[in-house]
Amino acid sequence: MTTRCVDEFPRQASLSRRAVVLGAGAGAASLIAAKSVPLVRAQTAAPEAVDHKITIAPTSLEIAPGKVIKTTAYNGTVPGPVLRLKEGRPVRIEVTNNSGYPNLIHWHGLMIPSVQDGAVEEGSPIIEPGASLTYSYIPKPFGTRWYHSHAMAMTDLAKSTYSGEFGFLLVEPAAGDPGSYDREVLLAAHHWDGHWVSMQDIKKGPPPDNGLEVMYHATTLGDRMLGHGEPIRVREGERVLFRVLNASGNMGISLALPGHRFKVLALDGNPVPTAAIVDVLKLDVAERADVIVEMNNPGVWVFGSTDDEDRGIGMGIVVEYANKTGEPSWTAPANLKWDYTVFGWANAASAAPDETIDLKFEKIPGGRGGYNRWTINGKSWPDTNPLFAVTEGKRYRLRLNNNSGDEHPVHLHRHSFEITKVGEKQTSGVIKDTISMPRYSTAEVDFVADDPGPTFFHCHHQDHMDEGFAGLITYRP
Ligand SMILES: [Cu+2]
Repeated sequence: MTTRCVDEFPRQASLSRRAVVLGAGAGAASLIAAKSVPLVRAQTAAPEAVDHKITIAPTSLEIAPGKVIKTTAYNGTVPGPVLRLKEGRPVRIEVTNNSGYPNLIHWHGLMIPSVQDGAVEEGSPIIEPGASLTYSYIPKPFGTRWYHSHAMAMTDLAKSTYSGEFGFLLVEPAAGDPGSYDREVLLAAHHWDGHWVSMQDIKKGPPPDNGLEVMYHATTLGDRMLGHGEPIRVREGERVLFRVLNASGNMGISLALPGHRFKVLALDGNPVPTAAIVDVLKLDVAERADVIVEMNNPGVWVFGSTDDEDRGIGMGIVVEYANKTGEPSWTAPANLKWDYTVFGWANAASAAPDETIDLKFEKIPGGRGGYNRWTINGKSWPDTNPLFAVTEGKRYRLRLNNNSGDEHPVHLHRHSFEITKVGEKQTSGVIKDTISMPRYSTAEVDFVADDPGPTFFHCHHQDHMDEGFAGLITYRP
């Protein structure tokens, strides 16, 4: 397998026709030439002040004593700085790319113009090494969003979403936060120190129809491996709002806090119709959950992965009640089931779609030593450009069919969708931007074409996206 670099990859081919960042250097204002994209005009060399500055640069993280991860990060911290924005209030964010590779930042879950969205496939400009770019947009809708690299990584497990380039972006409601909790804790999960391995060699079983996969040697929930950071210190009777994000490159997570339950208020930042109480939070890559935990079981607990292996390499954080000491305890939850429909309206039907589109996801196995390729309706990016076209104002139903043995968190940029069916079960009211499709599963999601501009649709596993699992939805003029 030869290593393809970003510049050679066909996904980048359209860039020269679009926007190019010209501005660079310390202190220089960014300048963008993009004659064909008038929306960029607002970004051009304006003397306006910026609200936030983010520098992407190499950093070293000590996630446990002696366990140092060399990665890239935003402003030297992982996660990056929490961006608290106000719904509807314009924001300007200056990004300087010292990561050493062509890069850009995607504002995940926001409904903003394609050119600001941070996906080169939609026409957002790439930020060349050493250059700066100011993103300028009106944040909406409110909720737990996040920001992360949307660069290609291909075989380089130090780049893009494999790296520390992620952070929370919280859009506060214009009406103000009701705040029926005592405090807020932000927790992002990430997998580190990945290596390409052949499962065929590891499992020594019959030859699976599978190519190389990433195996990780460390994980964090928060900023350290389990047992090595400061615990979350709580008091009995407190209501804690946890905003949990899976910011991993390509690993789903499942979390529990023994002796406690999670009241789920929002998924992907959007309030759910039924605030169901569950024992386990299953979050695929890019998914978020806002949950309330009533601290009513004094002790010292592990809030961690239900997967022993994952927890063993660090996925967890200690929750410690005031005046309690001792080893943190862990008990596996009895029920690991996760079902989006428990958060929906059981009986209310969704609006009828104007059009229904079938999307089938399949794997082209790489075999031993090779990388798997991925297809949507038999095609891989860039042959999936366009995937299909929409008319503004119409409602589209996507019938998703994961005809593969892998799980896929499927993400739609710049729009939210309503989950209308999971397997054979109807539901409504759960609004998300990413849906986890378990192996060999089906689901239906509806979205309204209400944000004109090229719209990227892809699997949020970095390796799947890089290997073709992506398409572009276009608006009819
Ligand atoms: Cu995938």
